[in-house]
Amino acid sequence: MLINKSQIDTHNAKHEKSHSKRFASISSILSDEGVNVKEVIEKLKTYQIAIPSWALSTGGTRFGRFPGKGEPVSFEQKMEDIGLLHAVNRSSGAVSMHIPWDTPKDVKAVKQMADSFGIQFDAMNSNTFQDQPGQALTYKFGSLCNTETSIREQAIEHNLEVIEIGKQVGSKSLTVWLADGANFPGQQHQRKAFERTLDALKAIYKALPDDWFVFTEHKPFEPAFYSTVIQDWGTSLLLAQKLGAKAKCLVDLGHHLPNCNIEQIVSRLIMEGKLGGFHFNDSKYADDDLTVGSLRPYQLYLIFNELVDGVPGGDLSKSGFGWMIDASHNTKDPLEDLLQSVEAIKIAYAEALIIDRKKLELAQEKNDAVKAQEIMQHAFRTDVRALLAEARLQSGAAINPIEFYRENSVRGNLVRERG
Ligand code: RM4
Ligand code: MN
Ligand code: MN
Repeated sequence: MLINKSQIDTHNAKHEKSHSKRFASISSILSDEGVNVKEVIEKLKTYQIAIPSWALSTGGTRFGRFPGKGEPVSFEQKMEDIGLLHAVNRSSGAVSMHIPWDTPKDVKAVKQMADSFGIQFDAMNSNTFQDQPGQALTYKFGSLCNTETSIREQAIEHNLEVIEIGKQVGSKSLTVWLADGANFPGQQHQRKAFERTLDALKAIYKALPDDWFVFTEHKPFEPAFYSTVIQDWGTSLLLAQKLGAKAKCLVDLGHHLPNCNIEQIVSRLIMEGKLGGFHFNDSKYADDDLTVGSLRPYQLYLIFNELVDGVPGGDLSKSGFGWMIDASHNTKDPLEDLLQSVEAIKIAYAEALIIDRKKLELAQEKNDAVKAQEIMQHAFRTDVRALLAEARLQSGAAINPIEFYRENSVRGNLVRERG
């Protein structure tokens, strides 16, 4: 299903009056506070968030899945869905591919399709956490950390194939998330497992084109419940430092133990030039993969505060980091869910952009904790949604993406097309 300009125009005409009022009001308040509203809008317009190819169908839990209707089956249909999202919000202009779940039959055709929708290829994701049909050797006891050389070689080979596909579509990075670890104390020699993983990553690093990055994604538990090989950002940073300049760390918001100060991790990684990118989601307990911003929007905002502070001019679209949503679950229409996630990310970004950083610095230097909190929460509590809507309007997207999606019965049309 393609979204045409006249559908967007009809929707915007309907909503423009109330939007203009809101936008005029917030613009004047922010201008009085010294914010350059035009600059904020420009930053919001260029900032794109990648959609993972696996989030377009209803997710599941290990207890089951309740598939929705009109879901994409082929990678081409998944690209169509991302094209659709991008047409509605002009903020989802990238895809993160997962191999082998989404190995395209015709790479060239997929690239052409992406170009026609204005979609770039963000990080490639390899998968050595499952055995695939017909695979020679099993990853039951790990992939890059495996005690068997032949199994490590098979996993390295897979990552090299992913890089090859990535080169053809114009991706510039590879994300490696490993399920490698142990379920029981004593099962795995901790140091040897790390060293084997490092050696295997060295082989992958060697095959990486000069303008590529490899990201290691840490996770404290699951599916291994006693230890994982890359359990936290310390190990991830250690690997990145040992591998070289093209190796960086990827932060998945759900891959931390409860109450972890993720924004501080982000700050440290930026400081060391080792932040590679994000997997955005939200969680109450662990790797819950819930809609971004649905539970802890303040934490998300604090992360964006560190990003805006750490990236020159606060222009995240020029940072070179990978920005991907890694959320999918049982309950919502996946496309509506992704629209909500993108919105939450951009709200956090906009709020971080309007922080009065000069005043904040002054408060920090004077150890004025009360003032610092006032400044931080003032920006967070400012309703910036009209700024996002204005950025969309100027980019030819819908003022209100979810309403547009429902008004135009997008899912209904997809069901008619796909069944
Ligand atoms: C993992 C991790 C990876 C994702 C898989 C499906 O928990 O977040 O990024 O590729 O799940
Ligand atoms: Mn992830
Ligand atoms: Mn995860």
